[in-house]
Amino acid sequence: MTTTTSAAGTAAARDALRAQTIELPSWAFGNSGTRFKVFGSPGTPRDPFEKIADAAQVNAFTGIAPRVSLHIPWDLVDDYEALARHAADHGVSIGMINSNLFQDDDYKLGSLTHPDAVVRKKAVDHHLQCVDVMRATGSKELKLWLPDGTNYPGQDSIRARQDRLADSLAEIYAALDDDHQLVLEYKFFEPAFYSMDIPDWGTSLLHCLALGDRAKVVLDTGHHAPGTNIEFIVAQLVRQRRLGAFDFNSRFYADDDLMAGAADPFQLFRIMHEIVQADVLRPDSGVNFMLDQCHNIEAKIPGQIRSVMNVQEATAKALLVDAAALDAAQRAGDVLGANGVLMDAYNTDVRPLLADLRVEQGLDPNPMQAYAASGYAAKIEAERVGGAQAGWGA
Ligand code: AOS
Ligand code: ZN
Ligand code: ZN
Repeated sequence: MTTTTSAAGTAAARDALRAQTIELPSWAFGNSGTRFKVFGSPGTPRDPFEKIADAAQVNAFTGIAPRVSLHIPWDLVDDYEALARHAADHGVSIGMINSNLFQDDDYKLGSLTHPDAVVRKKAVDHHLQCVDVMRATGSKELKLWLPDGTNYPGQDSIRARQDRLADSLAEIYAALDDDHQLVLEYKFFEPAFYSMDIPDWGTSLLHCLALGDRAKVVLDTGHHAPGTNIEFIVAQLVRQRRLGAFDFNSRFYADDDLMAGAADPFQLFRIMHEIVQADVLRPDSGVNFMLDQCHNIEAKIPGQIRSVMNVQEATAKALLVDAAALDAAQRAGDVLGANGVLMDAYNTDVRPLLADLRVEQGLDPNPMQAYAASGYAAKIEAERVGGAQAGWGA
């Protein structure tokens, strides 16, 4: 069975695509690498102001990346209001504030779950500092990824660590303003290899439910065991109104942090299909679509542009699914027909549609080419000397 999307369906898809936004991570613009090597590249930002300027380029050429997520203390500055003004001057705003619990010697055995109350207090206090950054920058979301866990059976009590985590999170949540949200990321392994303290969406969700309505789950597409049905998790979290944000990236093996849509564009489409079906693509739906990538060998700005375009293409395909035909096939128990409706949309070449939308918005139809021709890369290579690694710390 083949289906075609109606003119009304295409018009609705265009409207939804015009409204879509994707948030960029500041750390994607610094040098990064693996545990084996960090390759430096000319033109790398030397401070958070330059990272924001680079992120603004991604927005300038794609038109759909108007926010930059900061990482504290990687993005430590004296004056956050000035940083927010700088962002506004470049046509973007500050998005989520990420805390950092993985680069301090005190956190060797954990941070928010550490057996020692003094260390736990230090980790909680770091989040209070992040909340101050939110107030100064206008950010509304505190994003927390917990690297805590254990490497050996018996190393610490799994249950006691959950209790300590619940207490620490409650303190952080209590410090938020009424219009702030806490988004809590999970990851099944690394840096701990026996037990992570938030290994999966269920654990994250349980802590969020205990905290309150303004606590939601972050789904990083690289944080699951191989073969996990990620779109099922998306559907569950959306059902509970607890999907707070995505960290989009690609993985072949582990937490590879490669460009979104590079490894498995079909998976990205399936995820966006759940999002579209549940009508939570809208910017006011409370789901923040963010990238979390580390560009190790590719140029950073075009690497982000490519990912934004990949997410946009997956979204466009999901929007072109003929919902009425799909529903009819599902109700009729037409297994092949239903699958065919989905595959027809996935196999549609949406690049002309997106190029057309860009032209309509006064943008170049080909963001990759337009950025390459802009001369920005040569300009920053000439101007910037001594760019730093993504996580150069404070
Ligand atoms: C770590 O694996 C997570 O993906 C976090 O989102 C992390 O804070 C981010 O990747 C920056 O290191
Ligand atoms: Zn992440
Ligand atoms: Zn990760």
